[in-house]
Parts: sequence; C-alpha cells; structure tokens
Amino acid sequence: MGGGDVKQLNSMTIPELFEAIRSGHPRALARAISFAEDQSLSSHEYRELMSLVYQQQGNGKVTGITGSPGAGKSTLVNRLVKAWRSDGQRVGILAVDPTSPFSGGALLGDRIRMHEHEGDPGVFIRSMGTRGSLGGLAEACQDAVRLLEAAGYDQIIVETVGVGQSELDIMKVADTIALVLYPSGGDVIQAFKAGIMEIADLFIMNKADLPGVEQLNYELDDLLHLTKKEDDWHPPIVKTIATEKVGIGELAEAIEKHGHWLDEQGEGSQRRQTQLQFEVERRVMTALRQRIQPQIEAAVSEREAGDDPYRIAERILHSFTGYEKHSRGSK
Ligand SMILES: Nc1nc2c(ncn2[C@@H]2O[C@H](COP(=O)(O)OP(=O)(O)O)[C@@H](O)[C@H]2O)c(=O)[nH]1
Ligand SMILES: [Mg+2]
Repeated sequence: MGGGDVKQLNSMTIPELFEAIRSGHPRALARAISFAEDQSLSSHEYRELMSLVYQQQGNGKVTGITGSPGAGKSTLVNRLVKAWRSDGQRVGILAVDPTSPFSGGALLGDRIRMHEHEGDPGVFIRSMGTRGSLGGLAEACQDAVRLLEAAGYDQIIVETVGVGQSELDIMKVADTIALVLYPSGGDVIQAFKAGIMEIADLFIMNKADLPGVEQLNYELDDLLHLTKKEDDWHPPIVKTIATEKVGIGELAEAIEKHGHWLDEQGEGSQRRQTQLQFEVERRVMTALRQRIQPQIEAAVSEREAGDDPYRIAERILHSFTGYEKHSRGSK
C-alpha cells in the first residue's frame, strides 16, 4: 500500500488517522505507535484515538516470546512469520527491549534477519525501547498491540529481551506466553525467580542441536512441578532448532492449541479480564506516582528537625487524601 493515496499524516484529524490505521496504512500505524511511546499528541487527542482503537476490537492472536539474549527468539520469530505468511496470515511484530533507549528502527541483528520480509505488506515490524514512553513501556506496548489488532493483523508477536520484572509486565499483554530456553543458558532459575515460569503457557527448548538438552529438560520438569497452575492447561515443552527449521510446525501448533484452549474454556475472556485489571492498575499507579513524586521531594527537602519518615509519609498521604476530596467535590 503506497503513501500517495493518503492525505498527509500531519494534517489528519484523529478519526481520519484511525481510518488510515484500520485500512492498513503502515505509516499511519507507525505514527500512532510513536504517539503511544512518547505521547507527542495531546493527551486529549491520544485518548480520542485509543478509544476508537479500543472499540474496534480486532481478533488477532497475541503471542509473547521472552527469553535471555541469544536464546534464539528472533530466529524463531522469523520462522514463525514465514509459517504464518504461507497460510496467508498477516503478522505484526513488536521487538521490545526494556534495556535499550532505541526505538522505531529495528535492532541491528533483527534488521538483518527480518530484511527478507521487507516489502511484504503482510508483515509489520517495529522495535520499541525505553525512549519516550513516559507512561511506561508496558503501557506503550499494550497500546501498540491494540493498534496492530485494529489494523487487522491476524498474528501479533511481542518479543522481549530478558527474563526480569519489566519483561514480565510486558508479557502480560499476550494471550499466549512462550519462554525460550537453551542448553547451558543457565536462565531457568532466573526465569523461575522472576515469576515467568508461572505465567508461561509453553516452553521452547531451542538449540536442541547443542549438548545439554536432556539436562535442561530435567531442570525444567523439576521446576514445573513447583509452579503447578490452577487451571488444567499443562504447558507443553517444544524442542526446536530454529536455525534448521526443526520443530517450527510443532511450535505453531502448540500456540494454536493454546489459543483454542483459551477459547473453549472461556479462559480467553477470563484472561482478558485479568489483563484489564492489571492495565487499569498500572495506569492508575503511573498517574499517581507522577502526581505525588514532586510532593515527596518537597516534603523531604523541607522537612523539619525531628521529622521522621513515618510522619513525612503520613503528611503526604493526608494532603493527598485532601486533594482527592477537593477534586471530587469540585465536579
Ligand atoms: N546452534 C544453534 N544456534 C541457534 C539456534 N537458534 C538460533 N541460533 C543462533 O543463536 C544466536 C542468537 O539468535 P537470536 O535469534 O538473535 O537470539 P535472540 O537474542 O534470542 O533474539 C544466533 O547466532 C543464531 O543463529 C539453534 O537452534 N541452534
Ligand atoms: Mg532478538
């Protein structure tokens, strides 16, 4: 889809921008994701856009793929994209790096690998970093996923680097969460500590061509017993050799199977409900933190002799409660 048939992005109204996104114009989509990242639209306009987007409710499947650097995530994603493209599905990819300030362009290694999808209008690739994202990367990522859904992508992949707390937050936007492990990666324990084992819906043991796969399988089984889920989904372990296309069909099948399971159990909507709760909580907390931070700084620097942290905290909470009453009363 060329850019010439569309009105200049800059001069579009919000409903026009929304229409351009919905009709699959990649530049309109890219621009809206930038808004999500650095909130360069006024918050009123941004809200107007996201309300339209939210009402659109696409039916894209969102797969989160996480794992430590070098595990083979991007190689796997590239294989999945090819598999889904040959089925005629449109694929949107968000490569999220919570440790990097880079955004917009693709990360170097991924750029080389994803080069072969260039010019394919059925593939949209975007990397997101911490630059901008005033409201937090997880919120920006959530909005980007929603924009991709509104743009009609059938499969949406969120790839994140690492197995820590921020990755965990980002992963919660996905319907299906996959953790990529590899022999001698030594990250099973780390993922376990971060709580990723508990939320993973499937495990990928990549680099099955390397020695140590059995050992990894053993460690994983061991830890999986400790992280038994309440529901009856038993996360499968899929062995892959991404570089040699081994296990990719099985992986795509496992993802699809989990999607069916979500639909059948009605768990799909239950999960969306939990996600919505997380999202609202995150948005409220972010806004509160932004509002209360200056008060905390002032209270600490203007503290009087004999003030202890308990009293300072109480004073701030009191003034905050007062503010809340006032703003409610003035409506
Ligand atoms: N031996 C082997 N190497 C792999 C496999 N999958 C990926 N790699 C290599 O591992 C390195 C890191 O892969 P990459 O996809 O960039 O990992 P990411 O950082 O998790 O995205 C690259 O050099 C890949 O070619 C595999 O199944 N076996
Ligand atoms: Mg990568």
